[in-house]
Amino acid sequence: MTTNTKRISLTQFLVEEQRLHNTVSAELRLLIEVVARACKTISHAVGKGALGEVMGSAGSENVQGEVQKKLDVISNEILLEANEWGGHLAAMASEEMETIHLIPNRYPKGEYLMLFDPLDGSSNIDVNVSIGTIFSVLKAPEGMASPTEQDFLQPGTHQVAAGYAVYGPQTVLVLTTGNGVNCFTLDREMGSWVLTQQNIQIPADTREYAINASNARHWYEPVQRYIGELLEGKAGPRGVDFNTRWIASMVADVHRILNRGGIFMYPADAREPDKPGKLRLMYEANPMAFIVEQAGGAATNGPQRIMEIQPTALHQRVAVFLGSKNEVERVTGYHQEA
Ligand code: P6P
Repeated sequence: MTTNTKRISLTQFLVEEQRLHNTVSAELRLLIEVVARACKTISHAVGKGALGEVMGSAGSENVQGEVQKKLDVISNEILLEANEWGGHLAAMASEEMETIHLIPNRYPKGEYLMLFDPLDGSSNIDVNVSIGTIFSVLKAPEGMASPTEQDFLQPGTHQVAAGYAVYGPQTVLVLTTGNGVNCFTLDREMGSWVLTQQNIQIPADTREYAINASNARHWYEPVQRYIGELLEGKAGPRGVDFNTRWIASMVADVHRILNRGGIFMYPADAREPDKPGKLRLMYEANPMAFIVEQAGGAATNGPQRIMEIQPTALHQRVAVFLGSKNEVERVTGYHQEA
């Protein structure tokens, strides 16, 4: 990873990506710029906090049955409105909407599909802890037929771009188009995204893990055994002490791991045996898996690479183990022994 000295804007970076890689079309470049502008608008709304009357509950529930925060709804609207008229998308899907959102007939349709979690980590909004936006871009089916939900159900390996924004002490945008991972920091005075980290690489080993330990009594045996060994530290089979972090905003935990290594885990557990985990495959796990793999890390559901999972439903959930490659591969071994 190199920390950039010459000031390169997101626009210049994407123009050069397009020039260098035939996988980055002008349409995709323009789409990413639209999403980046929408994230700037969301960052501004989030930053107002109580002064912007955007805190607290919206008094509604989303398709997941979760209480929607005002900012969940606002962020979703910002992304929908920003992307409807641009002509880059054929349809969108969001954690906050039950079904797909088609581009209104008055606007041209584009060649891409986009899925997003407009505001990840909502439980942290009212207590001023970092939250973010996650997005994933797929190719739309050829021809002019109107996309269906089935057209979105592509494995993560089909993603052409993915990214997340973190609305924290700084607002950052982390992006991959399949040619490495780069980070842009929002220059609030100029209102522009500036390249601040190039070709991010996750350390292959780590002594830091992220999991919600309050669920320990519900974990299945492989996870119990794996975490138990981490907790034994120097005296145990790992021979070293470990540290734990859990922010309850996937974007913030992943951003830490991208920068200093670690393993993020949200395993399936016995609370809901019919659900393979809490996190959603299409707009949380897949985009983060794309980014993590492009940064030299690994992302599995325990036994299987997340990006090879064939989706069967728009809002399906998945177990997630992602981050430092050697640590994630070690976890897979526990599942194979199960
Ligand atoms: P828990 C936020 O709601 C989220 O989807 C992820 O961003 C985060 O990692 C996880 O859920 C937190 O879950 O059960 O610890 O609140």
